[in-house]
Order: sequence, then structure tokens, then C-alpha cells
Amino acid sequence: MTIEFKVPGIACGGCASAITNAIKEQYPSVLVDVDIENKTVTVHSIQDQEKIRNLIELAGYPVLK
Ligand SMILES: [Cu+2]
Repeated sequence: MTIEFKVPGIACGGCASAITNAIKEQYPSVLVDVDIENKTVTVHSIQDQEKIRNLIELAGYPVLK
């Protein structure tokens, strides 16, 4: 299952790393793709969508609904 989140606060590779690390800390096996240009985070995961959304927001990046 692939989940895509729209995250307007993504501006650079540092943001991408912060988000990727925040997710992988909790779910080391998931694949995380951050598209800096399109400001999206794509997660290949069977994990709960709301939990991953919360991790992105806890890292400091609000997610658009
Ligand atoms: Cu950044």
C-alpha cells in the first residue's frame, strides 16, 4: 500500500532527511520517498496512515488533509 502526503513545509534535503528519519525511527522497514520539488512524502507501508501522518507532523512539518 502506498500513501502520499502533501507536506508544504518541505524546502530542502534537510527537511527530507528529517522526515525520513522520523518515520524510519518508528518503522525501520518502510520505504520513504520525499519529493522536494512537489513537496510530497510517499510511504510504501502497511502501517497505519494516521500514525505516519503524526510522525511527520511531530517532526515539525504540517500535513495537508
Ligand atoms: Cu529543509
